Amino acid sequence: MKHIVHILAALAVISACGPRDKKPMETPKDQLVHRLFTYAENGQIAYGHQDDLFYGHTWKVEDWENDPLERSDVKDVTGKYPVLLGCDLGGIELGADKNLDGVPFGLMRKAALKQIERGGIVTFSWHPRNPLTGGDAWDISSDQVVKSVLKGGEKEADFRLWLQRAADFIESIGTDVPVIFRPWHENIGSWFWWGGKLCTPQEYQELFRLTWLYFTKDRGLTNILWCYSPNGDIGPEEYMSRYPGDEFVDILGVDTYTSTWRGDEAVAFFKEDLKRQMNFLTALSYEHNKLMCLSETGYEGIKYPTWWTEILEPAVREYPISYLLTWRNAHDKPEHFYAAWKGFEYEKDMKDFSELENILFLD
Ligand code: BMA
Repeated sequence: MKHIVHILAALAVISACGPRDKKPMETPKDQLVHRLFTYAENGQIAYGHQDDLFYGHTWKVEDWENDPLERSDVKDVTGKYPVLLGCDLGGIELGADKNLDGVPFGLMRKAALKQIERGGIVTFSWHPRNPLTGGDAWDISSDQVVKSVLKGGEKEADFRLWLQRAADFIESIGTDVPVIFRPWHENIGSWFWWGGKLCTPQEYQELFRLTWLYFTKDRGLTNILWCYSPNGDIGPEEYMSRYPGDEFVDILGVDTYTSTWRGDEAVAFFKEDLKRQMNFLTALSYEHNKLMCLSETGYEGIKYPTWWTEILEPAVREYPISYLLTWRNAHDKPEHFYAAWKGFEYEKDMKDFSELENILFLD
């Protein structure tokens, strides 16, 4: 099987410049699909950064209603904004004013619109609370949580309200604006209540489909590109073991990081592992005629001087990923950053990365 996958992947890479089975550009969603396929076909990779406009390593937006939303660590370093702004909906399900990282939802909406106005793209992740225990997304104390929100489960009705609130927010950005949504991510590992050991594959698939059906059919939100994004460090069989089905997915993503805990070997391991994942994801994306992306990546604290140009870009350059997104630069945890910031000792390497021909930022 491994060999077959490699051969398929190689064929896919060779034909990456050929025409793909594209739909006519009828809807805003089709337009974004087309835009992203075009990047992949041209060997271009758009860059994204989580929470880019909300805060950075040493600052945060205070008066969001009046703030022009011009600050960005990425812009400070490279002179350009990222193409993708990543936002997290965690907390919206409770009707909260701010998300789990303290970002006001009013700011998120305003920044999403600003990003789109600048020609960029917005992608949403979601770390909702645990609907059964009341804990957070990382509360894995029960393996009955997914089951409890499915049809006939004790939290079915409560959960529908959670979906409603998330859908209300996405709808408020505009129904004619295409956005990317990647719920129930990193689902093969077992650190979220929807993780591998916390539900059966069938339960997971039902959760994903239920979410898709609610947004798409009940709410008519057809402007969403759905991204399936398992965690890395897995093979193609595991990757597909919880796949909800082609009807429910537009983008095949993967979340994979340089693991600080691997010490000296972290960087070299990541480079090889990332290539391996890109290989099988390429094969799958052709087999299923889907877009592909590196939905989350990074090296916490970027402890390697040339991580961007020597490790990340060479590992992905041959593969038809439309975009990659590095995680957030927390303003309140000095070690928790994944993009460079002005004054960071290795900032030049990220600037060099931003100037590569195949890497896209907003000009
Ligand atoms: C994690 C960390 C957390 C954060 C969460 C959701 O990876 O960055 O600090 O709360 O993502 O954004």
